[in-house]
Amino acid sequence: MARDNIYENMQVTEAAPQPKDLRGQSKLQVVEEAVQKLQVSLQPDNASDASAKGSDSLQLLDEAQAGVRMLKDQLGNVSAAYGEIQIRLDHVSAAYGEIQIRLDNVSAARGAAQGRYRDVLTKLSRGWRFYGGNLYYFSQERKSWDASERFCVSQDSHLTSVSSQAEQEFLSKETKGEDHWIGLTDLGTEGSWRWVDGTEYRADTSRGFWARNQPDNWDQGIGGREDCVHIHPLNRNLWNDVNCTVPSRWICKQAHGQAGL
Ligand SMILES: [Ca+2]
Ligand SMILES: [Ca+2]
Repeated sequence: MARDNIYENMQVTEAAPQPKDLRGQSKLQVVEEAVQKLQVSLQPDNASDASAKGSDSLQLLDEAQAGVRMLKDQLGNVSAAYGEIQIRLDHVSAAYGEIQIRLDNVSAARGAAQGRYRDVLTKLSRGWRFYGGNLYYFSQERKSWDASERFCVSQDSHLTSVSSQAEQEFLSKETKGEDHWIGLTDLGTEGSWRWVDGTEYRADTSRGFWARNQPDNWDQGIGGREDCVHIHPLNRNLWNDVNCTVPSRWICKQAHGQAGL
């Protein structure tokens, strides 16, 4: 309010707007006009009374100085406001960067989902079956257990695990009278069964899925033991361990998470 009072003493031009409406630009004009008047009053042939001229000049000088102080204050305020705006812009910029990162993530996730969707459609068009959120492939060819698993891996899947009675029944029905490899093996450590897709093998819940007297790791007299498991119609499609090199059909499973369904 001191500023306003100072300003109100500066009635130097009729054209000047009301003090509270003035912005920096017009205040500068006020100062310029005051300085102009000062210059005019200092010119020798423009004043008859030297004492009056001196008095006017001093008053104009005061007014000009007051104007300069006021402008400095204004500039200080503008500078502080600019700093504040800069801080807010920095915040906006940081928020924008964060949003950009999230958009990139959404875009990548959408791209991945589209890729999985295309993969699922391609598999279905090639005869894969959809059951319980998983995709299954029942081969027409016959291969060793190893070669069968390699085929499945090439299709982003594994030889199938069997996790429930319903899944066992689904597989049994779809094999249509042919023996098929599943992803169970004790290669490596005899009697230590594992699912090749990483599913935990549980001896207790799996007991009912083995065919009678299996697994028996039968020595077939040709130097081979039985370390790979197939399901066979002769055993009501229950599990039997056989020699891994025997050519057989096979079943791949692309599990729920992998299929993205
Ligand atoms: Ca074995
Ligand atoms: Ca056997």
